[in-house]
Amino acid sequence: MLCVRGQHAKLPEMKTFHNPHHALHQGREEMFRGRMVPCHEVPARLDFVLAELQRRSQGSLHTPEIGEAELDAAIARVHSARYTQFLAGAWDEWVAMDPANALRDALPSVWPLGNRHAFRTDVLPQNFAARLGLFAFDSGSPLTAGTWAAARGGAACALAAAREVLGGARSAFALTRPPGHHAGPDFFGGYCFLNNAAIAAQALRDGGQQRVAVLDVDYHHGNGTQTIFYESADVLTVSIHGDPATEYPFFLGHADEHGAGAGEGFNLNLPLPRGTDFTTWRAALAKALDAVSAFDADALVVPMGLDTFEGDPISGFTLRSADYFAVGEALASAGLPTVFTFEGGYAVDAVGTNAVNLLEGFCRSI
Ligand code: SP5
Ligand code: ZN
Repeated sequence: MLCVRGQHAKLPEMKTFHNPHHALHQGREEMFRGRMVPCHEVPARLDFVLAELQRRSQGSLHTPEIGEAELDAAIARVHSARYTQFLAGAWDEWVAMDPANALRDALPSVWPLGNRHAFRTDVLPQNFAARLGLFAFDSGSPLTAGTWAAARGGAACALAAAREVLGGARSAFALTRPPGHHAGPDFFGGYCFLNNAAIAAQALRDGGQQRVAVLDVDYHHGNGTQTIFYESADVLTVSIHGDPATEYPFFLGHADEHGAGAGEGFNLNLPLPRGTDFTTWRAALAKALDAVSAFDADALVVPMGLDTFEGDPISGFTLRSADYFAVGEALASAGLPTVFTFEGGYAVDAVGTNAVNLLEGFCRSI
């Protein structure tokens, strides 16, 4: 444990649990419009956030101390066994198919379109490429040698942050990559493999919090989290994001998705057009916070994407670095124990400043 509270530290303590294994996941290229382009989701993203937390003496830095068995149990609360078994062995299978595969990442190229009844998803194919496609929804999320170890390390951060809050802390930050909010019960995509925010939310529930709200502020709709809790009344999922009519992940995130079954009424999507500025964005945040308040949540999870930034290379909102202080302040106004998980944000040089501005805004107004 490295404590970084120094002479500047006047703010309430927020522990950051960072993933020491994150750089084991390092994709080379992602498919984009028929071409391979360099990955946007790179290890330097996390390094910049860590450096900025240290530079500004924001809170304290820790690595998670979670046993393997308890970690497996927490992951199994939100992901299916056949999916995690696949992820755990995928790299070895990939290399076993062809030793030369050790030099390339695995990307899917065939999909079963499960929810149109066009193909079976209940029968697990023997063919590796077929299983890769069964468990993935895009070809932009390379699976690499260290993906599983890095994703597990991130889940441990999420669990440690949830426990910190269950233990009475006002807030905690799971600083990890790959990100998580696009990963569903049995699929990866959007650079995400294990849904860290969902793991934290479920851990908060399992630790005794009756109602948990997830307020996703990443530029992209948190489709994985929505799907995981879509039929749950005890976890409210709210997401503010680029309108899926034009923005990734396209096939979920519309305003008419309210939840289903017991979860009817417990999902809220606030899609905004590409080009949205902070004035409009913060009005959506106020609506989101109203929903959290009406739900009477006991705890809050914030999947914290910084890809709403004006300089983001793959996104379309125009928030500025200083705006993130106000975002943090607004989130603090919910008055709830809060777990933050690090999600998107691809303007690498600015992601540390933007992330720490948000966290500092949160801390200084509580
Ligand atoms: C966690 C998260 O923010 N995931 C976002 C996944 C977005 N994937 C689609 C990216 C499209 C990339 N566009 C490349 C533009 C090349 N100039
Ligand atoms: Zn995003």
